Amino acid sequence: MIAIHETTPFDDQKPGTSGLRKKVPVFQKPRYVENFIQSIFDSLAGYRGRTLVVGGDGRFYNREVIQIVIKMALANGFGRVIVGQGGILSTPAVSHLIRKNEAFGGIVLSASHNPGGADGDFGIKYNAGNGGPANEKFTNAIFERSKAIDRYAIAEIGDVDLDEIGSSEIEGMTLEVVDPVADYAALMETLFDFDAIRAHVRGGFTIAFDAMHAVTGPYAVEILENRLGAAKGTARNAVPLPDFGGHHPDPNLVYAKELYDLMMSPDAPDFGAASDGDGDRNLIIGKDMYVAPSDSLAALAANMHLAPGYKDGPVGIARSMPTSAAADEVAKALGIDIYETPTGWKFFGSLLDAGKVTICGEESAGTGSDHVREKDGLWAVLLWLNILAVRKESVAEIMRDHWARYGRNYYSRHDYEAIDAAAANKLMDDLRGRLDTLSGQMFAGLAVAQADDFSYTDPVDNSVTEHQGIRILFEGGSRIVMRLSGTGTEGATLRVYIERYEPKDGHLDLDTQAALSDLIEAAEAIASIAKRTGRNAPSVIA
Ligand code: VG1
Ligand code: CO
Repeated sequence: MIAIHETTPFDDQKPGTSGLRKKVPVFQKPRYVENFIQSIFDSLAGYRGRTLVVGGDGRFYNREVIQIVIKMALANGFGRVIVGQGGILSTPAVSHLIRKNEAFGGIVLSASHNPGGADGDFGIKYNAGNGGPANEKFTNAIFERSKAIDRYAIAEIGDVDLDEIGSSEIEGMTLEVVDPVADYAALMETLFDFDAIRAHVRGGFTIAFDAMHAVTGPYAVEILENRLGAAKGTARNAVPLPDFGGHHPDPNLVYAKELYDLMMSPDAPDFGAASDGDGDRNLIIGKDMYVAPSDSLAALAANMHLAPGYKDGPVGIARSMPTSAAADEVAKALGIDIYETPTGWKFFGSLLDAGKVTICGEESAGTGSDHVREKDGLWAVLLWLNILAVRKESVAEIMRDHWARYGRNYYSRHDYEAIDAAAANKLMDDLRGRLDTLSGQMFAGLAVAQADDFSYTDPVDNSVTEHQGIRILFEGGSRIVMRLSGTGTEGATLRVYIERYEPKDGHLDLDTQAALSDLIEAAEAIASIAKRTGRNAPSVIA
């Protein structure tokens, strides 16, 4: 039985950097989820009879929302829904299932690296038929629709069984409950030399992978332990919990500190890695060597030809604007194009679809390739493992060798989380108002060469996206970028990105914060962050 219910709009259903993210109690408001899902379906055309992939990272409210999505997909005329067993699918696994099954699209239920639980965050994101996050044009259409919506359709049936793998018919729609890991693991086997990695592990190479009580646990157990032969317990915190054990499932130096401390200790394994809530991010730490995500992108691009799936090397590289220019040096050396996009994976889709780039990355610990249309945490881990198994060097040796060839982009991001939104907006607006006057001025002994507000024209579809971050470029090539987060759910988060290039014959082994100290001072001098935010120090330094 299909019911049409009347509804009234909510005014806050505007998707951010990566879908709609709100506190769980907001999503629990009557009709809130239904309105947003119906707004997505209303913004699509031509999906009748087609397939929708649905899955989430297992956080609190995942199962309830999956039931709603399935019942609404049925009522709105989808022909088939593919859902991960228990409602679980990592974000890259959703992307792969959409592509493999030629689905019309998919819905990812996740707030990624944001904390979970009854008072934590929840999120909903639509991915298109290419497997990638919907582009800006589409997310704007969803928002417009959400402001006018007056009814939604839902099948009035009992909850469907999400726990038994198999296919069933429900009122004319096929429901397929699939193993969340199997297809993804099979894809990884086509890209990487599992035999070489297995042999390396057998030879004594040790790994610690922190799944942070989030979605990658089952994937890491199957791939690292069962298929690659790493010791039991290699995957830590490997059971997904609805509240992620009360932690932020954000693989950075603050929230993955335990792993960091282990990797800096005398008992460190050879390789440490972590992923986030929905499995699309990766943190890489070698024994005594933290690899900044921007550096990881560059090192992977430079070495990816060592993996069978990428034996010709990348055709092009894309990075988000705030990501360091380390990858640019690699692109230069390889004689391939480098693209600089706004923050968020949705901007890489058109470049990947057009075959312009093979690998993409963001400073926020996201790396991925043209195998799917999302960033992919375990993929990056496996590419690292493949490279290490072939080169038979340590992570530290590979990074030192990299800097000696290309120079080093010292890089750090300072986050001021959950600050007052009005103060944050004013800080950005005032800075924007002063952009024209900054060039030529000195701050902390550094001269500004140029300042602008990043605007991006997509080279494939020519769409323009403005106000994507304020860039302050200094004489000599250093830079500071400031932007406000589009994924937070509390107040505003100011991100300050700081970068300095050191040529290959320079000082390559400095402490990062020390190497950037004059730029950090300049950021404060330019934007008066402490005074305006009331914070004397960032909440996260990555
Ligand atoms: C952050 C990161 C961005 C990433 C986005 C989604 O966005 O900076 O690089 O693409 O999160 O990642 P923002 O707007 O808060 O800076 V995930 O793993 O949360 O889907
Ligand atoms: Co994520």
